[in-house]
Amino acid sequence: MAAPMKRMFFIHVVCLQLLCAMSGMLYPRNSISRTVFQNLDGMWNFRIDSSENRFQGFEEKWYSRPLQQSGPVIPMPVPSSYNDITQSKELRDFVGWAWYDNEFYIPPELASKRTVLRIDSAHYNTIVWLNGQEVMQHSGGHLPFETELKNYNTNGPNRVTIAINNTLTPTTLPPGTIEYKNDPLKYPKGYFVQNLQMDFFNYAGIHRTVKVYTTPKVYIEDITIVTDIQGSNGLVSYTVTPSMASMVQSFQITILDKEGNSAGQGSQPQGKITVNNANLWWPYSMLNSSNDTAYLYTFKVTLTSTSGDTDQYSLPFGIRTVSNTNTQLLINNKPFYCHGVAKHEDSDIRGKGLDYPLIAKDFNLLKWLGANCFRTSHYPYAEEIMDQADQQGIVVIDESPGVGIEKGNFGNASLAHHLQVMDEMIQRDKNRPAVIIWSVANEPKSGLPEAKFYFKTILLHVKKADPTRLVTFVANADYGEEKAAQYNDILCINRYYAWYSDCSHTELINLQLTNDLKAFHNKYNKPIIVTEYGADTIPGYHQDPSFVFTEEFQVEFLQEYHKVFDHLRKEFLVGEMVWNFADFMTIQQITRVVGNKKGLLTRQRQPKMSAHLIRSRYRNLMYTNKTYHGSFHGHSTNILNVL
Ligand code: GCB
Repeated sequence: MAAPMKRMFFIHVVCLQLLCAMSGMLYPRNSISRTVFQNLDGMWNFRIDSSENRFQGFEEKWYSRPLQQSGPVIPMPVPSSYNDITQSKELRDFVGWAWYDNEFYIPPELASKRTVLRIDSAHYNTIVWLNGQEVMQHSGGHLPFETELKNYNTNGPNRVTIAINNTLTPTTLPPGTIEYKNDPLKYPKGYFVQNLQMDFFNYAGIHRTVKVYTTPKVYIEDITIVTDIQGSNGLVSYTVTPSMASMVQSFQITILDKEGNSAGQGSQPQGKITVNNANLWWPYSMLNSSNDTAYLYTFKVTLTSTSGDTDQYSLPFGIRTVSNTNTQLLINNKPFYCHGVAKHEDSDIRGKGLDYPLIAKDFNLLKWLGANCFRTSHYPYAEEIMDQADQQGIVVIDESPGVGIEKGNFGNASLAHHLQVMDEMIQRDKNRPAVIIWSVANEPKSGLPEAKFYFKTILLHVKKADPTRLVTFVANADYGEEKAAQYNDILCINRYYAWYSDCSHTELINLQLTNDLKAFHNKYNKPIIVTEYGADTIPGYHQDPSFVFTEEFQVEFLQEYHKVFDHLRKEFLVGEMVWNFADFMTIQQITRVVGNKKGLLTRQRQPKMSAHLIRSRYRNLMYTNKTYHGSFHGHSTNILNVL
């Protein structure tokens, strides 16, 4: 790797504290008053700054003129990770600032509107210029950011320039380090590597859609909906936040059912609406012949301003509750057993780039497997994915990018940033019925004393922000060492007996896992989900008797875990999630054969033997009274119809 100066990595992190102010950031939707008039997805001009200090782009102000005037550019698709788009190893493994630009038009008739530029996600630190003027910065991938555009051209093109730095540091989320290799006999001067603390490739680029949309000047900034159930009625408590309260003349709120009929009304910015005989939002596995699974209502708000303008926004939402006892997870007061997978946003060529065919394929596969839940391991997924979960009735553990938090990542700067990320994530996903648990982190070093204050602070903060869902972090510490799990509502535990310990000895799984989970439950008296268990499996490798890395081994391994799950779900186990839905890319290392191969499916989404095992198991689980609350009697085909 080239020889940069240290300052390149940190130069903009300080000013990135001036993040775009947290506002509502409702997902851009068209309405009678709003238009998403530019979708800037497509080919952008692109170049990396591979100068020695990685700072040439700023020194030469590449943002001040079309990027192609600064040097050679290549076409780069948006949305996509840039890493796997070319044949260049330098680009695949690049660390530093990558530059994009593109042009768009704003018609003069929109000048009276509020015009917003929104980036659904870019990884990691981002700076955006419009016609050479800086308009926003954002720190962190996986979450949207936006700004109102003020000084733009209506008589010619507007150039948007975006610089993105993928460097991970001890205070980013996920954290990482830059390591300088100083032995002159082994490395050239200034040689450095980026060390990751997570087990997936640090894909970078503009990962999700870039849009320009309008709203009226006085607009609906935010909507918060919380639901409850009273007998057969749904109670919908809501708050509508206008951009300028003093300029609001009236609100009109209507809850529409699926047929578009009014199911309740309001006229205040805050209130509670009763929906009589409500259709509840149920996970699809809890379907019975009398309920409509994953039922979504529409919360339609019309704001009229004192100047006579109206703004209208329609938000889909579901009526459901989430709660727990010390042995159960309850949705709408019925026990829910989660049988699902942990996933990644990951695929060939596009890396972490949003891809509609992939989203559709993955949801079809989730239903094919009979999975009723997934975890957004290890970061918030695209809103288009979350929409499908809401619509298809698949429950989600929504996880932050807090993966790999180790000693050295528990300081105040890390904590402040982590709280900010949680706020952004809750802001984005708070109205989603599919989200039942917030996971603030994956496998932090929670056995360290400093983890206690850190996670207490974050978990209480999240619980205060959203008391309607469960909060947790996903743990892998030993129950005896664990310092922070007492602040979790539910325990999510990752285990790899017979893989990372006692490798190949599947005969030990039953004893070890049973003792371990029982000890956790005895200590904390909370329900448990096993959020990861799995074995690397090279598709096409077979050996009988089983041998590690073969398809036979993966099946045998999973089956041993299932014996324990079947026993403990009669007690306190409320879920199981295979690691992983599909194979995914990691860094190059001797323990990974072109990525992590623990998928039930290959990276190209073809099933291994284990996928058929899980498909058969999950279908059976749907028929148990832990996941299904109704009566089948002759209606079992209903379940099969939705698969
Ligand atoms: C884990 C991590 C996950 C890894 C997985 C593995 O515990 O949470 O990110 O990919 O193990 O396969 O090692």
